[in-house]
Amino acid sequence: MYPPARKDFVSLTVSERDPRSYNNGKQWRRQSCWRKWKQLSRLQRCLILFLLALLLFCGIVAYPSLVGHWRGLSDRAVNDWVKGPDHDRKPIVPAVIPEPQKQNGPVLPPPPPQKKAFPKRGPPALQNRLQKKGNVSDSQVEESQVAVKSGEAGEGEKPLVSWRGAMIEADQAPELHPSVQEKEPEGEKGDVEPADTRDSTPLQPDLDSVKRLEAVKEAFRHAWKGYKEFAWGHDELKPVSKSYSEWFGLGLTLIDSLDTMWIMDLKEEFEEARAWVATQLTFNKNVDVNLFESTIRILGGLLSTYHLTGDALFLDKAKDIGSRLMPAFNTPSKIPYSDVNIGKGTAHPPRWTSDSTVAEVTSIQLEFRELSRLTQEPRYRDAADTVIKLVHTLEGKQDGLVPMFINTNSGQFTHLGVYTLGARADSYYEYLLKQWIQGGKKEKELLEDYLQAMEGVKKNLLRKSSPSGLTFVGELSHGHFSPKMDHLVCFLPGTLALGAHNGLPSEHMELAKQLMETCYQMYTQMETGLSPEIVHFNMQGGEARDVEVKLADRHNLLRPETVESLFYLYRFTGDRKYRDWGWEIFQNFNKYTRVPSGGYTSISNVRDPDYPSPRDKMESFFLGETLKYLFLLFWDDPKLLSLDEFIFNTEAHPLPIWLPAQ
Ligand code: DMJ
Repeated sequence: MYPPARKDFVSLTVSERDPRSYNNGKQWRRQSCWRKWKQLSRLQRCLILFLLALLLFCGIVAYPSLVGHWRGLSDRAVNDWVKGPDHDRKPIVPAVIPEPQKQNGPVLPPPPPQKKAFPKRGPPALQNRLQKKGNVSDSQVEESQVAVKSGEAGEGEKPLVSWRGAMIEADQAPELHPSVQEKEPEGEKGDVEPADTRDSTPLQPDLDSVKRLEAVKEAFRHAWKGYKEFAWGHDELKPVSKSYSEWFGLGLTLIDSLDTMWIMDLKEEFEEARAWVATQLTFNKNVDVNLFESTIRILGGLLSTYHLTGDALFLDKAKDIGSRLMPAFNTPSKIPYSDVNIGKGTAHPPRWTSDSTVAEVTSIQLEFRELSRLTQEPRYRDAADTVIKLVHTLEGKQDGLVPMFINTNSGQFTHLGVYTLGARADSYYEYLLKQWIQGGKKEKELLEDYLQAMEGVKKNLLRKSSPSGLTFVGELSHGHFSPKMDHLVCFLPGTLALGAHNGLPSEHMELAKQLMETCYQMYTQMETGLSPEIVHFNMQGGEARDVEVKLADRHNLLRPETVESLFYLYRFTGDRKYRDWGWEIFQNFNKYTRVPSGGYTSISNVRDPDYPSPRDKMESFFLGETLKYLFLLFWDDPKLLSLDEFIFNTEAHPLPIWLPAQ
């Protein structure tokens, strides 16, 4: 038997000959209108004509602003009408991004009046809390405070003093921080681990760096102004709508920014934020948080701020959040769930799967290990180490490259055959190396896995682009190579350079330099000079440029990876081109993402310098990472957060490298 025929249409027959049928012919319409018009009185006709003229006039006047408004409406990311904090509906401010400026025109707002002397407070007390054998950083910072660069001053000029990188006149040397001025007890100094001098060699002083440092600080203040005014205590600023968004409801931007403020010596801002942490921040909330994000941003941010300041408030808060995150590890395999309810003490995977992301479960170790060291409670480190040890043994890798997902029940990789250094795998590689360094380069399996993975990258993922021959890192999917590279991969030059600095093969440094150039090109080959989220490299001849960008990939979220790597490359090579590249990128952030009323915004289109389409969101990592790395890039004295004493977590929060016997 056949099923009845489906009828999913309606048929309508219109006969022109039927006098009752609807006649919408032009001729008929014209006659009928004219008849109606004639039936009107003279006064009525005059009135209608007057109204039409008035409408025409208003239309001409309003046309330009309507066009601007419609452009705004077409941007999917900027909500044209937004709910303000008071739940009123408010229109967006049309001129949120500075007018595009001419290439040679000024790109920065007028800099604040140059302070003659650099920050009054002086360098932060950089301390390795609970390092049993004395405080490396303090002693080294102390020794390096005032170095007269006599060779730099011309005849008749006052000698210049290098002060955290700022070149200032000798008689304007700022005060030292009391904790830096204090002498360390004799006898403790001898126990300091000898530092690798390469990172302690003063880099050539750079007269531009004073101006650049001030500009980065000014950018931070501007971002903070927006956050303070419109999003205080909330997770993220929405600078365009002068509002905020919540992710975990834990003041994410504020916590992520703490150590940046300390490093930049923004004392007033830091104290206000500290007061909020002391009086308002509570983790006793019925809220689901992502284990990885809250570990790297909140736990990492609190731990590093504790190390920089020595203020026990931050350690207490770190312990609190750390212990509340522990239920995530209660899974059959000990591979943690992605989400934890920090109020209820329950954890679960995402709704649609029992998988976790590989990068997420393998990039929480630096923080949990450090928490154990500080609290002397092994449970944090044990949980995190178990994960990395299990991953070490797993099948499903290709030449050390890991898949992107791992199952919390079986403890096995899933979605096998896809390999990337980008989203969902990136910081796995970064944390292998960094844990090895954090622990004093003793944990051989970490090093083995890192070295094998870098060989895997070289063998499977490296290619050259056309026409410039840029080295890039693509992706592999079931044996098929794709020339796709996420901006996230730009952490790799910095990580490779850090490895080479720590004694790994010098060819890692060569590769780091090549990839650094590629990441820089991902910015310069765009019309705004800002990188998109994802690029595809050309590999065949005949194309004008190396980089193609798909429509959906044209956004820039103010990410840090490229400036992060520039910081490492500059520290290890002293080559000023890396600073200049960072400066260019910084200027383009100012030009295309700065919101006049305060804050910076992600944008949707790096290919359109006339209208980059603000997305109305300032990610917390812009303050936690991007501006911090830019500041450190322009800071001349490599002893500020020496890379021989500190390891930066994947959210740019510096944690101490452990001394031997710990
Ligand atoms: C940050 O949260 C971290 O750097 C993370 O490793 C990757 N994503 C963002 C920045 O892009």
